[in-house]
Amino acid sequence: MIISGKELSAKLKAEMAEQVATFPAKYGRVPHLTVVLVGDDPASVSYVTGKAKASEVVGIRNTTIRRPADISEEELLGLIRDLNADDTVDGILVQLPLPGHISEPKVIEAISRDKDVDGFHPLNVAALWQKQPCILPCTPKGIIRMLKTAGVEIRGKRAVVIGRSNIVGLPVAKLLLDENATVTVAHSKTADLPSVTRQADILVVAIGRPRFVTADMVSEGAAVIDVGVNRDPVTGKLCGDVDFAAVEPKASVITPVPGGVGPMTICCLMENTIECFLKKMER
Ligand code: L34
Repeated sequence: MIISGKELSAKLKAEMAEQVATFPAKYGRVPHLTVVLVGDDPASVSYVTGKAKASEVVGIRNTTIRRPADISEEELLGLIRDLNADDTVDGILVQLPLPGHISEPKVIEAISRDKDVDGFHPLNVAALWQKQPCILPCTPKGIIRMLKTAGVEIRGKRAVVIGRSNIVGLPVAKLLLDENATVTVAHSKTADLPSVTRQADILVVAIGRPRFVTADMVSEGAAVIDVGVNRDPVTGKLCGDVDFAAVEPKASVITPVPGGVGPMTICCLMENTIECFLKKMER
């Protein structure tokens, strides 16, 4: 079975749109998400455009602020300070990666915790690892939602996550652990990776290499979640970290690229924006 993130996110966005439609009467306005895009990397432009489109579908106000790649770190931090202070802004997202001369940790830390719709702020990350109330990072949250919707039992299962980034690998491992999976975090230096991944009932791949996971690495009946968004070096088309054609026949469920985790990431961003808005309105 193929888990369509595209379909699931469309359904969830329609539900959110109904909810958001009630906000003007209740709160006098709709939630407002501000996305900051530095430079013009085509992939980032595409993702940021997707965020603006989803906002429109859900009825969230979206402001996308574009700045040139040579903006100074100081100027970017100044922009974030202004957005923090702006009472009409509920969510702030600075699209990553940033140009090399700008410190990503500094930028992430500068975003007000209350407006951190990505869930990347160190205080938010700490809250996640301490099982305190927090904003769940969008991609990991979307992955758990897809598994649950597909009826995949997580509790007691062996999960293997390939990749240990702050954005995906580490938080998704933590969320799977919280769902009572037994979790192994593997990566590019893992010795005999296929023998590790073959143990997985649930395999999450976030390594960023086209068709890295081959059929011999997957056990019969595994649930396979492909977080990769790569360009096929030969065809130039979008492809995942998993060799979909080879792995799909073995998997019990699998997510496609495109149309899998990507749309769910954006969908969860919409949820997080509503969550930040409601928290503010109820303060
Ligand atoms: N701050 N930076 C911040 N927050 C994020 O949550 C992200 N991420 C990652 C990169 N940088 C970020 C995203 O938004 C990755 N990411 C993301 C979001 C959406 C999609 C892919 C990655 C997506 O919608 N992918 C489509 C294909 C889009 C295309 O055609 O290029 C898909 O169907 O997979």
